[in-house]
Amino acid sequence: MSETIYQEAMEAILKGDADKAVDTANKGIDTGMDPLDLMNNGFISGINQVGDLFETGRLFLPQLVMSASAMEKATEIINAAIPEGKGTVSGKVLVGTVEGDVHDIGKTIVVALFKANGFDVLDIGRDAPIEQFINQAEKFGADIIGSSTLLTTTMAVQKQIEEELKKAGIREKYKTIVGGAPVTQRWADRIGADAYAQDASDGVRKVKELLTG
Ligand code: B12
Repeated sequence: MSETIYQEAMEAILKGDADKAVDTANKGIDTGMDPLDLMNNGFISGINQVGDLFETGRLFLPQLVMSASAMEKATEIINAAIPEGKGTVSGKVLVGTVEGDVHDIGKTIVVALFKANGFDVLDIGRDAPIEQFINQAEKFGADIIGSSTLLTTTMAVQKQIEEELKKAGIREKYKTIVGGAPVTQRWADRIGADAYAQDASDGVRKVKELLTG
């Protein structure tokens, strides 16, 4: 049963069929599937394939946009099915996608899972200027600043966030965590971020470590 739904989810994204993506997400949730399993094994495998096809020139921008739009609709349903919860560790986490980058599907999943684990989350959206990461973190009283980037060209902004925090003399007030498809532990180490997470569940684990460590 699960396998069929994963397959349907993947196909809906590959075809850029938003209606099918929505139906499949609802069907999965209604039949009691774990929303994150459905996301990871179905929808994300679909969008990753779309990315590969796009990279190798076998699929073009209009199709990428359609697949992305189907993915956004499915993500909304999945995220809504992840209940906000009370966790064992509490803390304030600011999350945003860096300036110049409009990819936010992964970031919204991260936000939903952080909320589900009881963290107090401020989502500053996508294409967010560095000043917003810093000013909003100050206002919100964040413990952790999380940044997302999907483009290799905007990875440098994560480094600039580290630098601007240092320049402002407030780097020690915060822990930082970085994520996004091209981001690695090596990159995190290189720019001096406190943590790297490869996906939303790993993000929860790392944030807990940062808050308790
Ligand atoms: C969907 C998509 C789009 C959509 C985005 C819609 C949206 N609302 O996000 C649209 C169509 C808008 C788009 C546009 C573009 N895209 Co695009 N896109 C993708 C695609 C296919 C999937 C991304 C995605 O949503 N993945 C699914 C999510 C769930 O995964 P994720 O983002 O990695 O997030 C997970 C983890 O990384 C982690 N995580 C992420 N962020 C964070 C943050 C924190 C704090 C933590 C803890 C964890 C964490 O947790 C998440 C959940 O598990 C990727 C290919 C790929 N495989 O990545 C290309 C890709 C990223 N795009 C690419 C390109 C080139 C573009 C465009 C430049 C295309 C163009 N010519 O216009 C534009 C860029 C516009 C811009 N300025 O930003 C390239 C980037 C190449 C590069 N080396 O930089 C890719 C890799 C495709 C490719 N293979 O060529 N794109």
